[in-house]
Amino acid sequence: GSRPEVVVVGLGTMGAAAAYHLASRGVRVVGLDRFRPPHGRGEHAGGTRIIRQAYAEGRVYVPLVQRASELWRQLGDVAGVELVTQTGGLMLGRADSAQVSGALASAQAHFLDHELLDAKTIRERFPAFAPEDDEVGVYERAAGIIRPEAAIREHLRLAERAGAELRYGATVAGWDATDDGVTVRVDGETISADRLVVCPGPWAADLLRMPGVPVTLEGRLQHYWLPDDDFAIGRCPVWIWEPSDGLVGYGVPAFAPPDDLQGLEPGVGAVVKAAFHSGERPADAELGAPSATPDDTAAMLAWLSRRLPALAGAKYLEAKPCLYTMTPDGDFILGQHPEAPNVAVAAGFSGHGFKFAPVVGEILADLAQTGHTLHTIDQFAPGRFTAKATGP
Ligand code: PYC
Repeated sequence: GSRPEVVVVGLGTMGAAAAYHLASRGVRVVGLDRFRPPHGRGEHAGGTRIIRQAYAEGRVYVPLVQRASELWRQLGDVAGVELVTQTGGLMLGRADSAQVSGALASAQAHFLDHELLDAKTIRERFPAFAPEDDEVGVYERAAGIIRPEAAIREHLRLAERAGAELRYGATVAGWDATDDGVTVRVDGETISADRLVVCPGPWAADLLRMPGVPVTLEGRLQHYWLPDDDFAIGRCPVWIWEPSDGLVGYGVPAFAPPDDLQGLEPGVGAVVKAAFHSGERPADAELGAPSATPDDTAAMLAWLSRRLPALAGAKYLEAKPCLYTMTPDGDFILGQHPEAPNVAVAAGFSGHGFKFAPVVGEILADLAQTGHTLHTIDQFAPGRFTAKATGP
């Protein structure tokens, strides 16, 4: 075909969304990926992701997640697939914990529908949870679950339907940008285009071409159990719990299992997931995240036994590893490449990016089409880690 206007490198969570938004706007897009997302090599596996608006990580995220919610709904409608399930969400900890105080600050700043619940109320309304007397919870009705594999599949399918040319099994060796355009080297071929969008996931160090950008890979483990009644949607929200003396944990209520979960009897339609959000486990893009050891599972069960005792006692199935690409400040890397204005990058989603995929796709499409976006993304400037000090 004719020369593409935009090449998208990486068709995982963010690249799939970018390809979809670009193609839907009538832009000629070529998308490249070494594998065929969804798969287990990225940061999206595991069957469920949380979406929440009372955003503890900062109020700058709230308008973005609100727009993402709208776009998830539209995508589900266009695809004819239920991608988001509303379950409610509970952020637990002491009142001064980052989760609780941050969620409350965002909810108040943006007038979000929320409730601040004391420990007794939490135990009564959500019997799976056993908070300490000095813990509280911010409950948000709008929070819920996204199906990550289905979401990626639909973004890719609809991108192709809108005219995107998507190539899988295509390993990008490198790219260059000049004032005249960009070139991408892939499997011995060079593709020229006007603009480039780079969504490298775990391969940020290789593909961003931003020396000194400190993105580190970490592994996490997602643990699964057979549910009992206290974990049904309606009785159990999605949750994030920041104890005063331990790792931050999170989980989702009984929901469809990931496709490749071991040990499930045929016909089991739902599993409960819990995981640690914090806790460093170094990982490698080629090797993937480290698998669970018996100690890992024991640590999870010990954590749960004090907080969600019924889950600690439920039938345990398996732990599946997953990856986080961390930035030093936990904020995303999203914007124009600091040295190449015709290249937009999206990376370093630091374990809380999936829910933003459609708005990130919209932002990347804006940047690739016009060089700017109306969304507020200053805090995510790719150059912020390497910006040269301005002299006196
Ligand atoms: O972004 O909601 C989130 C999340 C929970 C655990 C990891 N990420």
